[in-house]
Amino acid sequence: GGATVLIVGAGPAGLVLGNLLLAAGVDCLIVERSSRTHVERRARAGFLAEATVRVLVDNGLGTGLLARGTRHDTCVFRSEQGEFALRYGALGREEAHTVYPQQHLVADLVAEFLRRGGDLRFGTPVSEVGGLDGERPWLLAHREDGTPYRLTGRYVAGCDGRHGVCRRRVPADAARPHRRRHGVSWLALLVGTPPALPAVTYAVHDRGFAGHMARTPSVTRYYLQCEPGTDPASWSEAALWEELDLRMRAERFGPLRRGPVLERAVVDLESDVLDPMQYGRLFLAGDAAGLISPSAAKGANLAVMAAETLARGFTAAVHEGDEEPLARYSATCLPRIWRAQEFSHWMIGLLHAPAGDDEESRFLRALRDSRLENLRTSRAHQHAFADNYVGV
Ligand code: RFL
Repeated sequence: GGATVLIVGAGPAGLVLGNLLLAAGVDCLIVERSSRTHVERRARAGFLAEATVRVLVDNGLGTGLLARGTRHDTCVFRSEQGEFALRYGALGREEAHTVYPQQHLVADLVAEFLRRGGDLRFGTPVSEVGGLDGERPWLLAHREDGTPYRLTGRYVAGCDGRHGVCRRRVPADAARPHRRRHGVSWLALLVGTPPALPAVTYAVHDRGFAGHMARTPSVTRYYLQCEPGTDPASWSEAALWEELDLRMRAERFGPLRRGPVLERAVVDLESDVLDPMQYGRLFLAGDAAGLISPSAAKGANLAVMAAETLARGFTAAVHEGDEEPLARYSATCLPRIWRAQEFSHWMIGLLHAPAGDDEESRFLRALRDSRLENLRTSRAHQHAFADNYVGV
């Protein structure tokens, strides 16, 4: 069996690509390792930029996010010096975020793909990808009982996330990885309470960064910088709240809403770009092509934008015999990716500095404080911040 485009992975990248291909009349199928329930419950990102929302809405994929998403246009910074709000929706290009949990978006995209008659196989891990430098690339997929079977196509779209198989099949001399590990880790918490604060709030503290982000009317995300290698289970709930109160300066700015910690995970801040994002008949999109630190909430947005570019490329190749847009796929995506990387890297330096009492740590803390002060006081800087914060 097979299809013209074989898509590995039903995350935002694979599902947007699949939906756009079906709409364009390009034959495709999606194979996904996990169950439908699992992918529809996997809570991750929540902040969608206007460009992302436009791609989704223009392609008939925005009904859920328009009905249930909420508009966010302000972020707040807290530090020893006090608190200030940036109304980024009224700065720069005057764009806002739509907050819509990634798992809800994924559920909408799955439903729409199936409604359009798409072939989506859950519980189907891919163990091998091959024939990428020939005309008939293939996948080795596995049925639920483990039986392997081969799928053949004209193109493979590797949308299988950061630990997928597709990227590993790009020969080392065909693409160059660019990587930075930031030596910073965040404990990412989902808490079963309504947001305590009206805006995204970033707290800069010498004990480490803490953050608050809305998700739904009953769920809030908190981030707490922790030592790399921390076991997420090692914090008691009481200790988590005490540390959040301290770093968010609850005594000074008002209490947080305590509630059950529904999920906890440690995220190591890591940046990674593969150039090019393609090899022969294999095209990588989303986390499979690179990672971005969550400091500026760009990952899911970049995945959607890459999927849209890739869908155009496949459509031109299949319907018009024009391979040019596909050949340029990587070159089209990379400037956008690098711009997001540069901004999220800058944000890491805005939100973190080492705690030590050595001269370099002191230097980096002073830089961090000056960067924050510059953002607080310079209107020009605020406009540029807004363009980058919501832009992709
Ligand atoms: P995904 O969503 O990881 O989907 C990949 C899919 O591929 C499947 N898969 C396979 N299927 C078959 N065979 C195999 N061998 C396979 N290997 C893997 C997987 O099961 C999965 O379903 O990748 P995609 O589509 O590229 O989407 C990327 C986004 O999910 C990711 O960038 C964001 O979630 C990152 N991210 C955030 N991004 C934002 O824009 N804003 C945020 O606020 C934000 N917060 C976050 C985040 C990521 C987090 N993680 C990963 C822990 C918060 C967290 C905590």
